Amino acid sequence: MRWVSGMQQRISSFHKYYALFFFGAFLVCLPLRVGAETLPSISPAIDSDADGLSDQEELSRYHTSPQIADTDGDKVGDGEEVQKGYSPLVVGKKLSEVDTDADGVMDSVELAFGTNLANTDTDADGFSDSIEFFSGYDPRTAEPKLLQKSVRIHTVSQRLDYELDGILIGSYIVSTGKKSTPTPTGVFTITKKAPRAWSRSAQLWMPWWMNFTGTRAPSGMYAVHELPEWPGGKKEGEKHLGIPVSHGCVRLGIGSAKYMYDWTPIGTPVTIQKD
Ligand SMILES: [Ca+2]
Ligand SMILES: [Ca+2]
Ligand SMILES: [Ca+2]
Ligand SMILES: [Ca+2]
Repeated sequence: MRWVSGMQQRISSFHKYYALFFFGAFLVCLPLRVGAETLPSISPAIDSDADGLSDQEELSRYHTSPQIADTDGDKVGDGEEVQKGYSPLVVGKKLSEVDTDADGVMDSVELAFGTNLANTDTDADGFSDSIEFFSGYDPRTAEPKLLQKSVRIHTVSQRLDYELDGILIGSYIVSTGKKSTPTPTGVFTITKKAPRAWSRSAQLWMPWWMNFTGTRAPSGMYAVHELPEWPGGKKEGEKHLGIPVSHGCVRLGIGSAKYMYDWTPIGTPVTIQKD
C-alpha cells in the first residue's frame, strides 16, 4: 500500500509538473504569438537560433532544428558544419557520407541538386530520386523532363565524374593511359558500347566497353571499360586504379564499370582533362 500510494504521489506530482510546464510554455509563447500576429509576415531570413542558417533553410533544406543551433550535439553549429561540408545531422560525417533518407543519393548530391534529402521522391511522381538520377529524368519536377548526362575524366587525379545537368552526382577512381600511350584530352562522344570487347592490338578482353570518339580518337580506338582480362583468365588487379598504366583507355574497377555502362547512353559527351 505504501508503495502504491508512493506511486500515486509520484504520478500526481508528475502531472503537476507537466501542467506547470505547459502553462509556462504557454506564457512564453504568448508574447511570441502576439508578436507574430502584429507582424505582417515573418522574414524568410530570420535565424532564431543564430547558427548562420535561416529558419526556412533549416526546415526545408537541411532538416535541422531552427531552435537548436547544434542539431546533432557535436559542439559545432549547424551553419558551420554545412559550410565545411559536414552533416549537421550526423556526428563526424561529411555530407557526402550521409544519406538521410536512405534512397541511395548522398546528402551532398541532394543539396547540390536541390532535391529533398529527407524524402525519397522529391517531386512525388512515383519514381524515387535515385531512379530519376539513374535514368536522367529531373527529380525536381513531376514533368517527364530529361536532363543532359555527361562524363568528365581527370587524368591527373585519376578520377571519373558523372554529371546530370552539369551537376556532379558521383565519382569513381580510374586508370588512364601511361606516359608513352596517353589518353587524349578534349571533348568526345560515346558512340558504341559492348558488354565485352576484344582488343586485337593489346590481345586482351575489355568488359563493359564504351567507345568514345572525336578529334584524335578515331572509332574503336579509345574506350572506358572495366579492368582488362587476358585470354588465360588473368584479370588486372584493382591496385592499378589511381595509377596511369593503360594503353590509352580509361579503366574502371569491378562494379563501377558495369554501373557506368548502364548509366551512360550512346551520345553522352565525355570531357577528358588534365584536372
Ligand atoms: Ca538557424
Ligand atoms: Ca553540430
Ligand atoms: Ca538521399
Ligand atoms: Ca520522383
